[in-house]
Amino acid sequence: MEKTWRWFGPNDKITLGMLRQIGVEGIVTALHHIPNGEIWSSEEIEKLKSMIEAHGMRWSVVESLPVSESIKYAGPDRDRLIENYKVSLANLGKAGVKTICYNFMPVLDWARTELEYPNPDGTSNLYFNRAEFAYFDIHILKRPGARDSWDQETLERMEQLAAGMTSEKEARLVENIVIKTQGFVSGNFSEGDLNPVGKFRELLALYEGVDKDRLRENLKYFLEAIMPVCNEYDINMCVHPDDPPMAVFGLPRIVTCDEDIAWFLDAVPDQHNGLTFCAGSLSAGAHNDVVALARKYAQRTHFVHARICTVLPNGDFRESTHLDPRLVEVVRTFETERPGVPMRVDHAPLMLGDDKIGYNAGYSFHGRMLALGMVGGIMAAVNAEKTK
Ligand code: DNO
Repeated sequence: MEKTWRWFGPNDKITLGMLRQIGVEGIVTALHHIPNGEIWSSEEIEKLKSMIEAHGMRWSVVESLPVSESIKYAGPDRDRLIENYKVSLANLGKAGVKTICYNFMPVLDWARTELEYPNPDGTSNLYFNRAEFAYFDIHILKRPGARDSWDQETLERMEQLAAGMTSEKEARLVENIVIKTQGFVSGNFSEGDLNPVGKFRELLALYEGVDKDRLRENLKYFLEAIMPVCNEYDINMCVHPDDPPMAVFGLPRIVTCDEDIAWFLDAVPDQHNGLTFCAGSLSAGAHNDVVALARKYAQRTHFVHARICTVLPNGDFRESTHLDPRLVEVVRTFETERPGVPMRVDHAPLMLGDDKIGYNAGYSFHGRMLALGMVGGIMAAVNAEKTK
């Protein structure tokens, strides 16, 4: 696989020069300054591309070319936004940037409740506490009918939590679930939002009446509309699985399991309609056998996210080590079946002072560098076995 790294552009505290030194071959990035739905011009694309190439690397993957909410819920302006998307894709294709990661998660991108959960070794990591998430849903968002979405065990844990809740803890939950995890990946929220919960409710309202089937149809509509451009420029679209792979806040999610993946691949049976194999997101659902999924979908995978989660008996989940035996098998699968596919690590621990720098959540420097070294080591071992 090609060793890539998610870099957040010229304002990233990690420089391209640093990445070159640690063995990164390709960059995963986006035109972060362009609002969702607007066209990425050839000029802006070329500017960023030259910057990357001047450091001896290539722009391997766009993560993300965001799909506007209106395309997801089929708003009145979706066709105009799809046309804009097609122009951006063509401009990327002309520049030779041909792997595009996107997601089709309504309102909320990835979700975590804790960003610095302490590990026994002094590092910290991301953590998803199911009871805290339910607390946010029921007591902060106050979503009508929210209780019905949660199982009895989680509700009991949530009640215990509610007994010791303070306004500071509530503010931290809002910050973690909405601001810090969404701010840098989704155009829906930003650091400066004064009323993130209100904004959240407005976005949720847009999806009234959109169930799983409707959302699937909207994804199919979008993919069918853009496939001609993808064919013309040989662009691979790679949907990111839903993280966590379950319905949240009453919103449907459609890339959560084997059946979902099979559905969207079959619905638009074109090789350019593919998957970002995020082993981390898929493994956050106890229903997924991530190694079996990697083997099954390797040929339709155009981008790999190498990380893995452990689901605890109560439904919480945490990020596991990049040397987890399941990840070793996932890496082996892609290194064997899809040798040149771009791969990046993420959600590595905060360590050795990472916590003082203010990196985007999940995107530390030392933690990711160590993780990339681990995954690189697995790749080297797989290749050494092959030549025996
Ligand atoms: C989180 C990321 C996601 C991902 C998007 C792709 O760390 O994996 O935010 O970039 O869902 O569109």
